[in-house]
Amino acid sequence: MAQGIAGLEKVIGRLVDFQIAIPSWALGTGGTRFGRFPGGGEPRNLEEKISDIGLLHALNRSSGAISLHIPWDIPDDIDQIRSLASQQGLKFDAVNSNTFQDQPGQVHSYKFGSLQHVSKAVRQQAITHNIEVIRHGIELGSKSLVVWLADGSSFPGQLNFRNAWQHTYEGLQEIYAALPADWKLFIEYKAYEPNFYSTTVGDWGQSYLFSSKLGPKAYTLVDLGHHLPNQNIEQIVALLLMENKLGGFHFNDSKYGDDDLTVGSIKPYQLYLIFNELIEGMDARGMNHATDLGWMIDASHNIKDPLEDLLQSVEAIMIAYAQSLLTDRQALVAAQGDNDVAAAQEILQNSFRTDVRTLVAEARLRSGGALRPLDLYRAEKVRKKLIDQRGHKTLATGL
Ligand code: RM4
Ligand code: MN
Ligand code: MN
Repeated sequence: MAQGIAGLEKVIGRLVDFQIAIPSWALGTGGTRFGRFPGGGEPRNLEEKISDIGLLHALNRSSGAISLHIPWDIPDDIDQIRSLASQQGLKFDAVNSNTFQDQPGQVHSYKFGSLQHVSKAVRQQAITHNIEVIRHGIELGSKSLVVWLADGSSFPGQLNFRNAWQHTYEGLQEIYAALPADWKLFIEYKAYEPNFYSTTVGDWGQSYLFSSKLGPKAYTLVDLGHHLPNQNIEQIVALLLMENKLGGFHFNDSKYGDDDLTVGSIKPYQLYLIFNELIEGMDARGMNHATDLGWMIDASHNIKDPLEDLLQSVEAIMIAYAQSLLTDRQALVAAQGDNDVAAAQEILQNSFRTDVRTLVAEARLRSGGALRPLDLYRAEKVRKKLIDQRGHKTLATGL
């Protein structure tokens, strides 16, 4: 790590620029199918969600964007919402559509899928919804749509795989056609859940097939929690980047399935290795780290204070990013060229084992954030104040 002071200044500058979007659905307490244990003071509406993210951003200066889920977060008064967000220095990142739940008053049910559905009327309803989400996004200043489909089947024989794929593709084509010129479509994949036998966009290959057939505005979105056990996610991101088909990221962590744990809480080395490939791949394409991919957290907080968890997640992301920026790439290339396996491993582990917390804190301080965001959050008794304002039994729209 022959960085020198000038090198470190560059790293700090990049840390200052790096922003991670907070999902509007992660600010309340999530549940499991067994129960939900709300912590109190949850945001009751979009305005309060924006104010919660404003709080996070004031503390760490790295959470300068919000990702909305429609219809959970339909803005009533666009101008007011836009100005609320800009007062807190927040941008609107990708908007997310929802065809995995039935909404009150909805004509057709998504019980057996949405874009894949055997009935054209159901498919049309899902397409129309996605186009409406784009419309909301345009009003807010978003530039991308995330489509995550729960579509699939739970039992063998339930679904004709090819028909499901074709229907989904036709639907995505219509959604793609409705995108403004400067927008991106992110196609997210997930191995299983809610369906347990097949998922129509179940892995990166399936997502890549859709995104490459759709055209240059379509990309794959990688959610860390959506892989089968032991999958090599760092290799997936390297190849997607190589093909210019990686569009966005959902950060979280998991021990078993998609259990949406705090980023970096279980597999921090994997997180570093993923960042290492992201930075290497982005640099190879001359991409801007801060703006050329959609960086978002996607998590559900069942037992922790969601704001504390999000502070921890952002910190873990910044640490992995900083470590990957410090990685001695020249030495790595040389070791790879010599087939020096031990040296290559040392180079990566050396970066991963470097304690970069003070570097991250320095970047945060320089941009006006707190030295230790979580400590300040606790010292200021933020959650207690939110409970005083909003009450104990509030319910956030979302998961
Ligand atoms: C899904 C997927 C989507 C998220 C929903 C709430 O598992 O990760 O990105 O929007 O959950
Ligand atoms: Mn996700
Ligand atoms: Mn998920």
